[in-house]
Amino acid sequence: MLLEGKTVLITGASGGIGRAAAIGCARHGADVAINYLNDEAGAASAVREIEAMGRRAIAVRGDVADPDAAPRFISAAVEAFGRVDVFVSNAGICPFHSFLDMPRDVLERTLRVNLHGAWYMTQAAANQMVAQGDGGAIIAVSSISALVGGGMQTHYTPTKAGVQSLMQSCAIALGPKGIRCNSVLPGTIETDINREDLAEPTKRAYMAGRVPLGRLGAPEDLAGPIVFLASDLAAYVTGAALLVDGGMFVNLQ
Ligand code: NAD
Ligand code: RM4
Repeated sequence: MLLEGKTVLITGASGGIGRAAAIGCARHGADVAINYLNDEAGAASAVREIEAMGRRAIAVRGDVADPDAAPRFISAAVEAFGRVDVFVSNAGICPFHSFLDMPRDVLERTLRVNLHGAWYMTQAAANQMVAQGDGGAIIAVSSISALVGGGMQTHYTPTKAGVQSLMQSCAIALGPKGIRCNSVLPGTIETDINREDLAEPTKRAYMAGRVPLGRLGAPEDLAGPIVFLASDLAAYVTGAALLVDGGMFVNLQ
């Protein structure tokens, strides 16, 4: 019970990694507020699963690309639970597309959701933590893509490097307030974001073959690392980036 009595907020948590993190945090005793975009049924079922564990949960609809969604999410969580101890910036998109003919709206939307969204949400959560006066923890879901390229991800990888960098700078800006800021860097985790990309058997086999631990990741593989960084076990960890990739990044030769 590493998060007993804590309130955790997670963006994009109706499915995938965000949902697994929400469930993992609740399992460790946290009350959880989840932000979601469209998937009302997914959000409602995550809330039910958390409540079945005896924890409190709310789901708040909002597009993280809209700067006004951030204060609305934080206010809704404060209204429900009284405070914000942990914020997880998870919402993200990766519409795989080639570089030379990248549609402008695909580029703009990816930057707005992944980078601007993380920025505004982190700022709103941090302001609430500073007002509370007793610290907090912020975790961004970055990616192995912060460290390596992808020819069909030229719009996406800069956003993942960006959120890792955001956590590094926020670690400095917020350290004096007792707020720790870290990122997790998932490798290839099977979720809706890459379902189509990994449906291609050669690509899937190639990606799985690059993982020393012998399999692609599951959303639940991120829950433990996120709970750890959120918890007091990580009391002296800030500005760090934790690869959660089954060893994929180091597997060069
Ligand atoms: P996913 O598609 O299952 O989850 C993404 C979630 O973000 C969805 O619930 C979606 O509705 C939500 N979302 C998208 N746009 C939003 C918006 N504008 N406002 C609010 N919510 C929005 O995919 P996932 O793999 O669970 O992705 C979660 C995070 O993990 C993303 O930031 C992604 O970049 C990152 N990541 C994923 C992988 C992977 O291999 N799956 C690897 C590294 C990093
Ligand atoms: C990740 C990484 C994965 C990819 C997802 C969409 O950051 O690049 O391999 O499947 O994004």
